[in-house]
Amino acid sequence: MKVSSYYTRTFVHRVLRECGSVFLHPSLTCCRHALLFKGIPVKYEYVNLLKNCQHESQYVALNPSHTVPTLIAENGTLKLTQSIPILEYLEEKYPDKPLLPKDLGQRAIVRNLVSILASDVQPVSNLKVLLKVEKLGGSRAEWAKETIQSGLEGTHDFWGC
Ligand SMILES: N[C@@H](CCC(=O)N[C@@H](CS)C(=O)NCC(=O)O)C(=O)O
Repeated sequence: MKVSSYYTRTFVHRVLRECGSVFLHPSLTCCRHALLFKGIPVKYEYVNLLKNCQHESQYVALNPSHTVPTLIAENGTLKLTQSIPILEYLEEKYPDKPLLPKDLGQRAIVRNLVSILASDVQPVSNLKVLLKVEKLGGSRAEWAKETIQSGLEGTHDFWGC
């Protein structure tokens, strides 16, 4: 199994195990944590977004969305390029240490949190959006602070449920 993810200074470790590889970014903690939590053998490979490696032709041939993560599994016959489908695949393929709680309501809450982060927060605070904001004369830091803060406010009611 192989996953492409984003690399930065704060997450500079490479894990090589028997089964494949993963390319990671520290903000892509969801896939990395799921793999580590479940103890899934995987090879991590890092795509340095800050050096535009996501736009290199070799990587774009693998992931035409120019994003991480990319998971290669099932002996190279399965490719996934979206975090949630990757998490769902890992959950179903490796059910022994489940990511989701047993209780139906709790499961729905976890999915609600995931949806807030994946749909409301991440897309508007992504690197390519920050670069565009800067290009249009805005402050990258202010944009990131505002969008992440307001997005996270939407999660307040659900923590600790
Ligand atoms: N919808 C995708 C989003 C993937 C995504 O945007 N990943 C970011 C890193 S967290 C990325 O690769 N950004 C590249 C860029 O902004 O140029 C998912 O949920 O996996």
